[in-house]
Amino acid sequence: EAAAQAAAADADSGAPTIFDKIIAKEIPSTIVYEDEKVLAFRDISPQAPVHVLVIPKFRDGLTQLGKAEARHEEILGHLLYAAKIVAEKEGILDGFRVVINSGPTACQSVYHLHLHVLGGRQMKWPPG
Ligand code: DGP
Repeated sequence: EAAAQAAAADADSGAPTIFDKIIAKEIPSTIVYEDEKVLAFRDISPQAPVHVLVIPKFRDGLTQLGKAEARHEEILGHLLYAAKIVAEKEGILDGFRVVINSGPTACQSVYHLHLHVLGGRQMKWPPG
């Protein structure tokens, strides 16, 4: 259990992530939507015909949803509304899924909060 906790601590070290480079456009990405607060770009490993990540441009401690605090309410709402705009732009408003993996047990791999917007095929439930 101690080893698992150490691994979890490492996973969310607060260090910069690859998404900082995507925001800075030092690493190319296919941007679907952008405003002053959020960036939406295609996932490098798509799990559905449409798979877009929506992230805050300023992480402000939001390495994962599990670290959210009251001051994050506005950006959290903004991210969710941006997910709807992405779904509309991608033509999947009739049915889409928004996923947030928070923490190692949920298989979060990048510690900069992100919403997965998935669609373009019949989704299944429950997820794995
Ligand atoms: P999660 O497992 O919830 O932390 O999802 C992280 C996602 O980030 C994963 O689906 C793959 C994606 N990803 C990782 N590195 C890159 C990258 O350099 N570019 C893009 N477009 N997506 C990335």
